[in-house]
Amino acid sequence: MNILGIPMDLGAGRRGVDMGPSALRNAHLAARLRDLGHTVRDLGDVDVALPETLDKHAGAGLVFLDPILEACRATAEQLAALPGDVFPITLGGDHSVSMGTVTGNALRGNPAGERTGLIWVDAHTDYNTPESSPSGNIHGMPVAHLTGLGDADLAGLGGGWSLRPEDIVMIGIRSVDAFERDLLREAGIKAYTMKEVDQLGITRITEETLERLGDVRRLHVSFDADALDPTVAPGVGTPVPGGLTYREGHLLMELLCESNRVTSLDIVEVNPVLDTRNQTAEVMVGMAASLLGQRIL
Ligand code: Z70
Ligand code: MN
Ligand code: MN
Ligand code: MN
Repeated sequence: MNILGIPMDLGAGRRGVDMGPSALRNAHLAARLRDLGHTVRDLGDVDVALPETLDKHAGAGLVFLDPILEACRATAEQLAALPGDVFPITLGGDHSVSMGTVTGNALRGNPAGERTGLIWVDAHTDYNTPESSPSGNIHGMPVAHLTGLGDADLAGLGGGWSLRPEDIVMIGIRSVDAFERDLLREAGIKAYTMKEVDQLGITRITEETLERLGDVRRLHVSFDADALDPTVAPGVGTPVPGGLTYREGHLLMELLCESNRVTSLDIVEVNPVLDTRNQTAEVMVGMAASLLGQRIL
């Protein structure tokens, strides 16, 4: 198991998620995983430019485009160079880091070009393009770029590889922008909203998700802390009421663990500046532990 931090808040509207990797390490991520019997190696952090050293509008209308592109490229290269049988855990950082993590994990130890599935656990669908985005913040755009839409450089991170929309399932959704909704529909991306979490329950949703991705051998879970209810995870930049409960989050991770099919994980959008005594990082470390084998009995 390899841990890699990407201390970046350039894609978010508020400062502070760059401290996420540190907060998660402080919440004893590595020790929790070692207690589960895993061999854990911490690879440190990817180099990310500091916003104070940069011109916000240097990149074609997108906020901090160039330094985000650079950090995502470095992330993807570092992950792609790891052996196919390691399980990388990447720590954000704002959610724009996932353009690098998903790309790197899709290419890692994959000479046959097997498909990668993406389970996106988030309050948001992050499917804006530069044109549809109301904010210009790149953390609202990673999934669109992973499927090849939007800015050519961001969409080209995989050098010809991109994610198939039918290999994406989103869970926990409750905040979607107007034009973003149209793009999701056009792409045909499956998204379970909180309404469906209420109606169907996490068990059925997880079963359907695994069934839908049934012939995809590599599954990446990207867990945005704001998928959880803000009472459980207050340390996030964009808290949206009505999120996953503590148990729904754990049950989702426990069922994905039982499937034995997940091959990599992101934990993103933890903002210690807005948190209460590192509660959000501690909760997210618990989620990772449930995905990676923690059992109640
Ligand atoms: C909005 C946008 C977003 C996370 C906020 C918000 C996107 N849809 N993503 N927090 N993690 O600006 O595109
Ligand atoms: Mn997100
Ligand atoms: Mn979000
Ligand atoms: Mn956010």
